[in-house]
Amino acid sequence: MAIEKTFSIIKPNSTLDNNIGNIIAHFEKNGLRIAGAKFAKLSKEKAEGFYIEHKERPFFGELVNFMTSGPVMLMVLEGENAVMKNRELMGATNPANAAEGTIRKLYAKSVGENSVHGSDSATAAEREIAYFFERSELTNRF
Ligand code: DAT
Ligand code: MG
Repeated sequence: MAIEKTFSIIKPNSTLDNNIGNIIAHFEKNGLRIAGAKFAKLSKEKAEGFYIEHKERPFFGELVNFMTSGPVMLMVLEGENAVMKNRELMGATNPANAAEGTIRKLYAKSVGENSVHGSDSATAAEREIAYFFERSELTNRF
């Protein structure tokens, strides 16, 4: 399996709960490394564009409000099978259904305030990385 990149966000509930370090440690202990990172507060426009695929969903307004409610940590993660690996480490969208030991089981508050975002495919990862990062902001170890 080739080394690939994926996109991750540590969401406002977890930046506010001081779990940035715990979540990054979880990735690092499980074979993913940071290939790019920035701490930011998203504008409404930026958050809406990021979640555009969900714009018809009933929770879209709530999702955008939450994602702009506090700072986020935007990250590019790199490793073997990084897209699926990250999704496994995150756990199910609703923390009530997330497996023991996953990030969402450990740190999420609810289906909305669920601690982390992770790309769900290689195609999504490519779009999401490009939405937040310039090529020059990423390392290229491989
Ligand atoms: P995921 O983040 O696991 O890829 P998703 O893409 O289906 O999940 O949804 C994006 C985000 O939208 C999710 O992380 C939290 C929010 N969300 C999803 N379903 C929701 C619901 N039923 N109520 C409130 N927020 C929801
Ligand atoms: Mg998703």
